[in-house]
Amino acid sequence: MATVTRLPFGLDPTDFSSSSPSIPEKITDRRHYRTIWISDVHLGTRGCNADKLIDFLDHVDSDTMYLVGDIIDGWRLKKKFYWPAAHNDVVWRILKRARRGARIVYIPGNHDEMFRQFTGLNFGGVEIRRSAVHMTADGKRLLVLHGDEFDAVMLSHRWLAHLGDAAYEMTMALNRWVNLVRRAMGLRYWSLSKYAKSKVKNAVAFITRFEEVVAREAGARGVDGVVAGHIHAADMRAINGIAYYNDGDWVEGCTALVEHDDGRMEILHWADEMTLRETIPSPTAALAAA
Ligand SMILES: [Mn+2]
Repeated sequence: MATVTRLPFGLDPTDFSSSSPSIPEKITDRRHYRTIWISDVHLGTRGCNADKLIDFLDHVDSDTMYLVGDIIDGWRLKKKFYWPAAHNDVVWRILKRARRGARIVYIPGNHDEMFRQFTGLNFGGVEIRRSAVHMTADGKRLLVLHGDEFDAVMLSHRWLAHLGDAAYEMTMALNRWVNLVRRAMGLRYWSLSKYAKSKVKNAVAFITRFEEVVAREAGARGVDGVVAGHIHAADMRAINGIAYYNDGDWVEGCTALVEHDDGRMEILHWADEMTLRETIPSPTAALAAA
């Protein structure tokens, strides 16, 4: 194995010990979970909701945290370097958790596959693994993997990369203009949005098939359940006796999967939690208003 002196993009975990984040860390009143799973953060892209993830990381804590792939979007970074301070703040907070004693397991996905070469190594307290088996508090064995390993057996997955893109929203808005032009040219109405929606119907079928394929593989490996990411669709349900979990993403959904101290699993919808916090006045605000 070749000797690697630094991580891709010049990331050096030892740098972080002496640096401080641009957004100061809040460490009081954190909700504690046994385990947290997050994936598909896509740091290095404009789509990443780093501010919401920072808020999440400042409000929750856990004994173990799994980073289930596509944390850093190396594909896009290679094309165009985009790395705002908030994205550094996310990395800083993760490394800080490791320093405080949390077990951090990083399972690179397809967008951050350049980290797969470090499988089995430990960087700044972050264990890099290809997959993992997590034991819940109530004794269930969960296979943890990103999920792109099933792309080869899935058909028509490539367009999925564009689902939820700003480009998709643009497609919908463009429909009106396309038809104005078509009408001016004497062409009949053609529904671009209907076309797009049929693609979405395919997306639903794709997601269902992905979930079934992943659950079947987990069953074949003899575990009780599986935690995956990759498809940006948070979910938890039983599929043929296998517990299927997907922790979602931080591009659109802003979701995390958590395990309570008793082994109970839950999907947190962080954008909703932030909205709730803003709409319910704090006791001090209520006092001031009285
Ligand atoms: Mn992926």
